[in-house]
Amino acid sequence: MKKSINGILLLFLVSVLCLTEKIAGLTDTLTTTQSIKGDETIISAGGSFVLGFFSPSSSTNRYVGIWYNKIPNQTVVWVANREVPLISKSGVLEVIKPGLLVLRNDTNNTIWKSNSSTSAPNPVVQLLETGNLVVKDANQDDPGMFLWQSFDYPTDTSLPGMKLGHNFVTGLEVYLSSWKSPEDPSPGEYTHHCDSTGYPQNIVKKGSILRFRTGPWNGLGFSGVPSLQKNSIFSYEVVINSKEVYYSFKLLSSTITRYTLSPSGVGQRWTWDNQARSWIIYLSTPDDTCDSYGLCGAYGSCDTRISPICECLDKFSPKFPDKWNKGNWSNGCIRNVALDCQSGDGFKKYSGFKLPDTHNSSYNTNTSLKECRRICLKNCSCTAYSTLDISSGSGCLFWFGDLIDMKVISGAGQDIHVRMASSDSDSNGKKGKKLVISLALSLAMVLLSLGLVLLLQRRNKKRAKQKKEGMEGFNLSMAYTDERHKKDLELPLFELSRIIKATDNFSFNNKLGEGGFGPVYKGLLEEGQEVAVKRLSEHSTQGLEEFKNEAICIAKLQHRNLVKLLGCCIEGKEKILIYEYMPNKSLDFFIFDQTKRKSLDWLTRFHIIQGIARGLLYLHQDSRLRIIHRDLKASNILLDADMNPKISDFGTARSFGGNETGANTSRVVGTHGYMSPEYAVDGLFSVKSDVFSFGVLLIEIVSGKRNRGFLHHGHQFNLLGHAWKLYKEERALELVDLHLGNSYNSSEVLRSIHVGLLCVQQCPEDRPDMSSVIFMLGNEGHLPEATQPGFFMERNIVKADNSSSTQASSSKGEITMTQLEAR
Ligand code: ACK
Repeated sequence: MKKSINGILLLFLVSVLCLTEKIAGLTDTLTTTQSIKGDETIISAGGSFVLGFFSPSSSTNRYVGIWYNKIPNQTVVWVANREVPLISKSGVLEVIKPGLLVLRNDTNNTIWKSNSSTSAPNPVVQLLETGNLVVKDANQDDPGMFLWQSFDYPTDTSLPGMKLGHNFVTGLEVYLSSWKSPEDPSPGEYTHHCDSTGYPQNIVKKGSILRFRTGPWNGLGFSGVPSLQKNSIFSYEVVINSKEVYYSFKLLSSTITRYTLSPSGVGQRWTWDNQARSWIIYLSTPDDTCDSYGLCGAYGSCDTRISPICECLDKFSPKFPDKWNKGNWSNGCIRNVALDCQSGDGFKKYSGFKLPDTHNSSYNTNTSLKECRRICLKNCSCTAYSTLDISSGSGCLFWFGDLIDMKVISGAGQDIHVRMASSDSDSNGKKGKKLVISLALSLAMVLLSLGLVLLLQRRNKKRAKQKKEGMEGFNLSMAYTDERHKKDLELPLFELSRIIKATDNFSFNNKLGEGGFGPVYKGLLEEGQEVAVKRLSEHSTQGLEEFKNEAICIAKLQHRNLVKLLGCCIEGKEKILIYEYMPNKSLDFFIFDQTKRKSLDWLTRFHIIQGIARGLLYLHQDSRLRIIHRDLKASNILLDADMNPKISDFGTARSFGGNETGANTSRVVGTHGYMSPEYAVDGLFSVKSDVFSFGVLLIEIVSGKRNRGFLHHGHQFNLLGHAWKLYKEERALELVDLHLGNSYNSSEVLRSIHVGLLCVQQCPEDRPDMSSVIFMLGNEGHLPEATQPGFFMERNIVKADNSSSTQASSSKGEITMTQLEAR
């Protein structure tokens, strides 16, 4: 009896040990006797990736996922049960015979499993150093023999070595699908495919609607994304044969890089900056309005540098001129002269383009361009041809049907030969070339003089029209006060009717709020683009100045941390600026809101701080003008769908040339709580007064509290004073927003507070410039001691309020001074 009890006990112990063997991140493999649960993880052999359970920020749902092991801020690259979250902490992940990876919930029900159809005698699951999770036989390392791999079922991230495309033998398509939102990894609206109908190209779809194409592979890169080519970090591999079509990228250095499809359909290529300890987006697609699929319709070409951005290809005209002229380009263009294949067509070469949609195309390799022409000409349905591989100059790509989604790519576009009626083709051009040259020479002189006369007449007419429309004094090009920059703005003009339609006649329902010089509305352009529309209030003379200033300042600036001005509309009394729409509104909407700010984890806050710093550095140093913003504050930082910050509202900005770094004004504009003492009191503004405002903003982002109006029962300081007090007492971490809990990197937070305090020092000379700020935020190293901040007591500000402020507007509890006589 005793013997048998001992035997049972032994058996029990052995089975307990076997069944619940703990995995603590020391191994990269799970066998059928092991499992992971709770906080247990497995780590790839070289320590790059972790597999375990996680919850996205501000969600309590639990998922099994893979993330980077050596990157402090959890960056998830793959999710197993993305559609079926665990709602308690009790999930178990294990591999079972004959070769399935299964995830069970607390009631032991399988909520997710790998879908391998083959089996192995001794199945194990292993997390490879590439981030690929594989189910295989314990003794088999040949990738061709894997039973299942996560690289075949990606979520929103493509890692080096992952093949996106089609395997025609197995029928498997590997594609990315976006998360629904940063908190919800279930499949969102967007998918990224390597589309193999026709010659392969990468596409992004929203549901079943094509939104963006990279264009076809041309041997060097994708035709529509010329900046994405083999570089020192990675190279591309594109495989197109009868068994499979895929592309993948291969790492050439130790840089950590990934490609993601965001919940709003933006493709982003990231690298990890080890010094700055943050992810850097080095390429985003779509890149501009012209990347919006088929915007200009068939035989239309898109160019963001011209207005309107759509044009018909030469020898083509709008199909519906009325609609076209109203900015509805989707019906595209038609030939001026119809084709006549039987009597003989020709070709016309168009240069400098992103090649059109290859959905309806075919190709061959090793053929010369001359041969391509011959083949295309023979087939009456062939509408165009081009060189397949521009690196070797060989092969042909043939199009059938209409040519759609062409974009001008200056400097890096490709040639395409389009089938034309013989009278419109290049060969016709050649025959008549000699005649044309001699005619042209004699005509040139006549035309030149005629042109001059016309130019003068047009200018006079334009001036007269502006005068009639009450625009006297508002010629944007004339609005440059600085002679050095006196040239045309080249800002696309929108017709008022288009804006009225987009905003539903400036309907109250579409109103986003009140900006510096008038109301801001959300609009939806006919082609589907969301925009923000800033309308200058009638009778506002102050506003007119700010409107002009804003248009001039940002029309020529482009940086990923500045809000993008898409165009303007000046018709009759209406003066309107049109911007890209920022779905996450402004930063103050998030950081000062009790519930909203919970969704801002430290990683996002630090990303926002760094983005603002980069945008400001661009304004101060890297843009073609030196610009001092003068009203940097939380409500002037807008957030895009991926929480990238964009500095906005340049109504009060001032630009400088050469070595000028600031000026003195008797018209102080800015917002209490953000203005530096020398500016608010003496009207002295410089890059260092912007640095002061940045410091205030940084401390607000860390603490989730407004500087102005901050109250503490223990003292009379404002937020800056409070931060400085805590810093002096080495208690700076007490400043941190309680909503962050313990989920932050304390050395990063302490460094940020320290840098913020250096920026708000009383004396402008002591404050760092923005390049030092960026360096200090991103690098560990000694920081100088911060001295007393300027305006660190609420009453300092009250004193400024008592000066002769002549106009003030209040929104969101802020007082924006629009005029204050400095002493
Ligand atoms: O904080 P908000 O919601 O974001 O309220 C203000 C309001 O208009 C007045 O400035 C919002 N706003 C301004 N520009 C944009 C934009 N480009 N996209 C979205 N919202 C914007 C701002």
